[in-house]
Amino acid sequence: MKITDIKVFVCCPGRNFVTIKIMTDEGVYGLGDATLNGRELAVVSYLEEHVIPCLIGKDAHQIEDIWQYLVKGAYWQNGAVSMAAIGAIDVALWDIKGKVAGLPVYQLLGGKSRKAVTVYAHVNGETIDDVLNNLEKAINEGYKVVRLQCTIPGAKGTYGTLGDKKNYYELQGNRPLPPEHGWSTTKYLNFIPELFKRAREKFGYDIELCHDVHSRLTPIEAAQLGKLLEPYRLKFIEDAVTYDNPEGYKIIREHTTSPLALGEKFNTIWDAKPLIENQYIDFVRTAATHGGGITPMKKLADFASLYHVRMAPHGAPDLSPICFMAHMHLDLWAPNFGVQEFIGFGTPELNEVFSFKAKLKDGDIYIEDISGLGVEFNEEAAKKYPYKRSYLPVTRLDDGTLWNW
Ligand code: EZ4
Ligand code: CO
Repeated sequence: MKITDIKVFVCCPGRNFVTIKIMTDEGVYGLGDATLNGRELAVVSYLEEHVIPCLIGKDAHQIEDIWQYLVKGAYWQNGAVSMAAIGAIDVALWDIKGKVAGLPVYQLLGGKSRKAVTVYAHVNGETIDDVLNNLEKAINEGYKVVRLQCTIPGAKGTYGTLGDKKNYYELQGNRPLPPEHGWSTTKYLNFIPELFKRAREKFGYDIELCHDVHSRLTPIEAAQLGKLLEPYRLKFIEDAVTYDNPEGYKIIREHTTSPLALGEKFNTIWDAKPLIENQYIDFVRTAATHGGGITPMKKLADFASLYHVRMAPHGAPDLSPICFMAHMHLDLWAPNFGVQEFIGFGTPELNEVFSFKAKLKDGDIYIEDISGLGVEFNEEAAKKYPYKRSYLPVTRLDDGTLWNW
């Protein structure tokens, strides 16, 4: 079964997505997500100039060989741009293989390890009272795991909170240059423990809670946060520190039993290797898109399972429904699945472009037994939403120093 053509689509139904469609001489096609938030067109160029010409005429069934060919064959390995491109190709090839086999992708991975995928919802607010009201709603909706984020009083923008935006999908489309946020570690560490204290006082300990630091702390500060949050028994603290210095996680580990999650920015399984083999993290958050596809995610899950590390794939709105569905199949299969990040099924605009059959019930997602990934892309609808250059914010400390957003 030969690859005859690969098309690349860029659209902005509320935010930018890069989608690929691999066509074959047997008429079966596959879809992949190549979205790299804020650097979308670099991936388009990588695909169109350097990946697609090398794949025309290749056998679409040779998923592993094509992945190795694109990773090793480029000589220049890894990197966010190249791995997002390779991730899209790989996911689309799994979609094709599932369609040809007449099986959902999870069957090709080894079958279901569970009936449904437990997700964690995002709950946020401008004040602790706001967050607690929204948490009550989430609990009543049936969520069993929830991520709490609250605006830090006096801060100029806080990650994970809405501020003046109505929803996450509005983060893009009107930001031709990166907006600037502020950050104060002191204010943050003084405030955040109170959020979790009050959540536990009001809702007890059955609801599982997480929190995303978004890489703002140094290792010893993260160790302090872990200790401060220990009484509130979080499911995990996410991205406490950037992943560039795995030894930093040793420091956090030596001081706290708060579980740690990391990896949404990993673009290779080798990024995860030292963190997993040293038992520095408890949940690995790599995404099929940014991590290079389903092929490396399967390797990552198996490797992590040897160290009791569980999968908690990234589920932000800048991953398209194609990546979301790839995660559903991985999550259903992976024996060491932990929890899936989930931000809802999207806006009417998004659902006009991407359609997929998934149902949420009591905080778990069920998918239909459809061949392949089970997602469709409406090329005509996508044309109505042209690309808009748009960026994530940048962060500066009070004195102007650039910090991690
Ligand atoms: O900020 O995906 O856990 N989720 C996150 C995300 C990231 C975005 C960046 O593109 O940290 O919201
Ligand atoms: Co995150």
